[in-house]
Amino acid sequence: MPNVVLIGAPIDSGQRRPGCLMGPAALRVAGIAQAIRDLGHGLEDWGDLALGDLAAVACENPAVHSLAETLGWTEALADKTDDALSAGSLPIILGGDHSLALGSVAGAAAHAARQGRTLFLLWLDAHSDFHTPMTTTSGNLHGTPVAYIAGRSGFDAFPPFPAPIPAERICLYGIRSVDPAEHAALLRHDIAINDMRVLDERGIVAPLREFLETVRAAGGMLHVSLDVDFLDPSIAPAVGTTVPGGTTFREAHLVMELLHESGLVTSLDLVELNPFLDERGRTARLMVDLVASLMGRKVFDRPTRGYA
Ligand code: B3U
Ligand code: MN
Ligand code: MN
Repeated sequence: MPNVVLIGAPIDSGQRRPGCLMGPAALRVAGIAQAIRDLGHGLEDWGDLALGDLAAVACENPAVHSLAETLGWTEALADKTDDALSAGSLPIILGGDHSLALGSVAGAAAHAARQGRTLFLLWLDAHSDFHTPMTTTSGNLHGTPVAYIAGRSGFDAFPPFPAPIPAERICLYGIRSVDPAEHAALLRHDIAINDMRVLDERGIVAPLREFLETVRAAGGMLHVSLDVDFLDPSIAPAVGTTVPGGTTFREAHLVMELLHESGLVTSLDLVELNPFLDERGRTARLMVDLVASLMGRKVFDRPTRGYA
């Protein structure tokens, strides 16, 4: 396993409820660095990113807010994520709302393109985040990263996405809230949509294993974007947009364990944690425990893979 680099992204501009900017601090207080070191990994904390001067930008859709700020974060994060990957490390972006993925995945895509490698995306979320700045009605840009990454138009204010990820390499997992405009657009794209209907019927394991097999067969890199609302609000209350019917504690850990076993994850976002809404830090602690599972913490360390 490569060294881990923590990149703090105190971003609130992609939505309207203040608090996500405290996410990086809460994840650090919950012990993310030590949890990763305890598993034997090297770790560097690059601290929190700062926003530079903002460009003057406008959007035709009057609903869109905080565009310049979100653009600034996008550019800063793309560079840092690319830097961490180029240093041979596994970047973990500590959010911040989900608009940070506009930048982190752009950085991973730029890196993959330079290396001649194929990048895949696993989106663990209640939402499909497939709006463009032109279709969003909330105006919250945290609902747009998957569309940017897939190369949809409507992102004129943003740098062109480097090497957009084709739909077949994108897997949405856990979704249960899709707006009409996103729905219509998703029907035109061949993105794997593992909504809760699919996961209830097939279970949490099979569709993930299938996706990981395609990543492995292609020798691909894998960016995982973990939104707190992937989890059921009863176990993860610290999020602005709770949607009932999310993954359970055990399902979420199993997903992380499968990701660890695959050995395929090359970058990770932790997003939408709003510590102001948390109950005594329980959501922050759960996110850290999930990262530990992803990085190799096991209930029982079997000498060989399998369950015999
Ligand atoms: N699709 C809605 C809601 C939403 C998307 N992502 C989150 N909420 N977290 C929107 O505003 O775009
Ligand atoms: Mn999201
Ligand atoms: Mn979400």
